[in-house]
Amino acid sequence: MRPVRSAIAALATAALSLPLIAAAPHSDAQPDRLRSAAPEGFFVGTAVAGGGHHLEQDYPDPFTHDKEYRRILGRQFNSVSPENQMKWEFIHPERDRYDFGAADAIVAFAEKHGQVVRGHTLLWHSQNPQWLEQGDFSKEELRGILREHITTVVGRYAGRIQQWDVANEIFDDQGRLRTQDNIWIRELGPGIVADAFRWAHEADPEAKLFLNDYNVESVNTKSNAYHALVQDLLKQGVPVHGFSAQAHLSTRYGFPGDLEANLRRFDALGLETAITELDVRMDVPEGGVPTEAQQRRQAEYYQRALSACLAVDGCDSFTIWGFTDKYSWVPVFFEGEGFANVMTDDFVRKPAFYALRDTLKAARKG
Ligand code: 9MR
Repeated sequence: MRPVRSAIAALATAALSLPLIAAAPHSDAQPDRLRSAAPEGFFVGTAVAGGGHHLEQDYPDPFTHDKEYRRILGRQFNSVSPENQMKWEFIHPERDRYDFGAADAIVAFAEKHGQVVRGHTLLWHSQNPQWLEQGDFSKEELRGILREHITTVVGRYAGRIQQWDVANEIFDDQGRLRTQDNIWIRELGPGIVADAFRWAHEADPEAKLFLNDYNVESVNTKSNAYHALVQDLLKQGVPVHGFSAQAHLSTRYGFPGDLEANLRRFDALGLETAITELDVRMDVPEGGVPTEAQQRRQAEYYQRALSACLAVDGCDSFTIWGFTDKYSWVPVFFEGEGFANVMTDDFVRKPAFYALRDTLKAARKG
């Protein structure tokens, strides 16, 4: 996407000066939606809450039980990413048993609501089932297990998944391949990454296949490692189509101002780019209610991340990691931080929501 930048900047500034609580008590009453504000061909998505940390909270499964949540999910977004429901521990709980229930329901919901789906994820060091991590498999068996998994899961949704995060978080922050904690790379060597892409491509030739990670928003050691890897994979003819930055940001740190430049250098290699898991956490203030300044700062981060993606031709997919604070992973993982999403627990829109909406609108006009 390449919008008229000055218009965006002007509108974004306007968005940031909007009154804090612009929503009526019934939060989603306004007809305007992110998905309709977005330029043609641009996908604005969210994670679909369920599994993972949600299982330890005192609420039922959000996607299947929270009507208001589902309503907003269907109205606001034209892309969805299962937050946990396609991860190994969820979808492949025993060696000879897959559990597609939750993933099937999300894909069906997406189709009903005219949404695309980002599949997440196939080769990762985390959220793998015990039977896999603790199993005593030969290298040959492990390779067979990965191949079968990819063929089965990608094959099941062939033609219905727009983008797959094939390899997730394969480098550490020093830009070293995770040769210890990633079972696949540890046991089968770095070449397994290329094989995962090949198998996924065989199973669904239409899906765009991505490398996805956090802390790769900037040009840094870790994103440099991806930049080198992509060139290497492309040279070998490996079907890698995209590079995505998760963008779990915090107002404790400055905004990664070189995000656009970083996306552009992957674009220059011929890859699609995407923002896949944006949220912007903040320190929980005394009294537990974010200040106006905190909300403005958060809105600015959301707006800048979106603008960076909109400014890069091949960045057509922009996903936030949930839309309501009610179901955020942040307070569970970061003590003293929270309020990372664009709506409150009660689905009241925050300045960050309006910043996204108005930035999309400006890009659509531009
Ligand atoms: O949001 C997910 C949460 O429900 C899980 O408990 C957690 C477990 O690792 O994973 C969260 O999602 C992660 C995503 O799959 C990959 N990038 C980082 C995300 C936040 O941890």
